[in-house]
Amino acid sequence: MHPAHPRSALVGLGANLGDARATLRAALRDLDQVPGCALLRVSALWGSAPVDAGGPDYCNAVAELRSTLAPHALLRALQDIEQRHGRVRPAGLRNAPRTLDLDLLCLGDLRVDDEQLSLPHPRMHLRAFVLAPLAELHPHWLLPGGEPIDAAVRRLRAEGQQLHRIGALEPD
Ligand code: PH2
Ligand code: MG
Ligand code: MG
Repeated sequence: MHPAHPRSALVGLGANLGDARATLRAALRDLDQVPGCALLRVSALWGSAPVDAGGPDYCNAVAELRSTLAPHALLRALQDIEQRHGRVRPAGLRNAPRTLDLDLLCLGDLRVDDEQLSLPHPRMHLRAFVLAPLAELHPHWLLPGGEPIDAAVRRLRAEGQQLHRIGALEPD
């Protein structure tokens, strides 16, 4: 595929430090301003208890971009936005609370697996805080095993993952 061919990029947004809602709104604007990227649409804002992590509850959302960037260039752009919003990565602390987390979930149908990046994101299907907002954008999405996304969200909630829809998350 020609590198300038646009792909759909799905980005998971999360924050559980500071004014998380304001940070996510600002991050949407930043995503739209990345050269080669345009924000297409965004889920509602969801509140969720931390999964495999400690600290305050999270705000989460999923955004869909149109992007002509190569996967690692897009990853670097996401990390740059995280840093500009005060993201620190304490040594040795996995899943530490964070002011902003931008996870590349899918980039078209690309498959990538190296030290920096795995696409599709290998844990996205385990997380209701990703699937519930994603289901708002792609209600007919099927998990790799064929499970419909809405059934997966119900199952993960029944398994104890708590989340609730807060409301619209519009860019600034
Ligand atoms: N992100 C994590 C770990 N756990 N839990 C929730 N509810 N939301 C997140 O965004 C999240 C998490 C690692 O990035
Ligand atoms: Mg994450
Ligand atoms: Mg991340």
